[in-house]
Amino acid sequence: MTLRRTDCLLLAALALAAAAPPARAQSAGPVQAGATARAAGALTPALPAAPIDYTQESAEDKARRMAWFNHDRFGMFIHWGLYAVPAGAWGDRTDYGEWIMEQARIPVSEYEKFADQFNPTKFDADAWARMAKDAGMKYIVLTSKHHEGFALWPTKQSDWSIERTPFGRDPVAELAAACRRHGLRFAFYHSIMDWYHPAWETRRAWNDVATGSTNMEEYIPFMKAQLKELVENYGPLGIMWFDGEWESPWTHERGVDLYNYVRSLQPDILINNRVGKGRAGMSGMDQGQGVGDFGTPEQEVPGTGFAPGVYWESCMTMGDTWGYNATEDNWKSSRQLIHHLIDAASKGGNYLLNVGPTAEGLFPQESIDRLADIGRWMKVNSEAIYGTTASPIATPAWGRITQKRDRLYLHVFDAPADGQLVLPLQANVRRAYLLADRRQAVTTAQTPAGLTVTLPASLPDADATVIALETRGAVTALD
Ligand code: FHN
Repeated sequence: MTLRRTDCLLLAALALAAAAPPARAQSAGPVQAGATARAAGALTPALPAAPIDYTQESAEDKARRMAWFNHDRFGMFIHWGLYAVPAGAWGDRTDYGEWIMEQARIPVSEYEKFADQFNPTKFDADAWARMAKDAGMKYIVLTSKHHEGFALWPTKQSDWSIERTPFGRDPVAELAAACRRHGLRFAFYHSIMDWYHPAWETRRAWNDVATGSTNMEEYIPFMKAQLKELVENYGPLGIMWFDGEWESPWTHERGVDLYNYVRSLQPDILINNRVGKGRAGMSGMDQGQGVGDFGTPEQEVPGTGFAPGVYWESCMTMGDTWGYNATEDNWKSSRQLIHHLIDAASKGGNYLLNVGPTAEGLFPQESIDRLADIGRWMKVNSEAIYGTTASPIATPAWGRITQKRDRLYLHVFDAPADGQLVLPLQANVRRAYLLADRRQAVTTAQTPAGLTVTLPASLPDADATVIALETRGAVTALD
């Protein structure tokens, strides 16, 4: 049998495709085996594209994808769901939050009645976006679905959604649009664990509306279908922020599959490490066996930074709970919140600060006040946060240090009694001044002990005064 030229080309193309390595996410975009056959002008349709394993991304490609996150440093978390209706109260307790169904063991048939009362007529997406932007936040992560299983958007996969309420609008669409109007990235928090869905394997005894048997092979396609709606109807998204990964039905393998699935929907989306099983409790950082793009310390800022290429974001509440609690009285001060933001940035991380809106659609006044205080500080000092990297030296007792190209920023929380900062580093300082008043020069001197900075007699910001050092050449940490 004589082979025609085109047959030889096709055989060659098929041989090449068969030998091609598994398709990997490339910087120029995904390369798929089928492309080889097409390139050879094959007469038969291209081979089915091999699924892309996005976990095999190069460090350079990941750094490009993470660049906005690594620059922006500061976002708003919003926990908003049916738990805002009881607002922490059930039985003789008033200290619940978003876990009220679980902790109060509320029968789901009772919990469903909250949907009839969720009518946030005072919700104003532009007001929310403006408060985030004015606080200096660059992205918003909104709970699409928390552990209660309630979808904040009109999902087609279930009737346990905003369409069950009298609200009659899509708050997710409204906030996504407001974020784009105000130049904020929009992102979702999505709980893997689902206390409502009958197929979620660890079904609760008080789920008295679930029928049939649990089945993760049914639940996972349901979850993927909802995630597809979120990415395709409200995207492009900055982040898919997973949570609720700690129970036994969820596995590392399922996390890798879900990571690849979501990235196949939007390849440049960021996905946190709670998509898999890697986070070590509240410290939130992988011990190397996880999957996901960044670590998620919770209610804490790590004691030190991490190696280059390790991305992380500390998430925190302003009070005790993530979801709205009407009797909340343990609010962190604005000073504490500003210090958490600076502390995270000084270690090369991000800060995701939470607001729990009311069932009427309002931010609590205490949250509004703190956001405004943070905004006043960021208005003067944001250059010492955005685009900065971790301090070149250990955390000093008087405050924190961030750096950016030829700048060092000294965030002074508590000035030493003698008004002298001694930094164990060698630097050629061209200029030193207060960010709050660039005309006010600050004296520095290089001594054998290190770089001495003499503070002005009074510091303009009692929470954190920032001194900018413009340097020339290398900044070297001294032993
Ligand atoms: O159980 C949730 C909790 O309600 C909240 O959403 C936090 C936010 O990071 N995550 C889980 C606890 O780690």
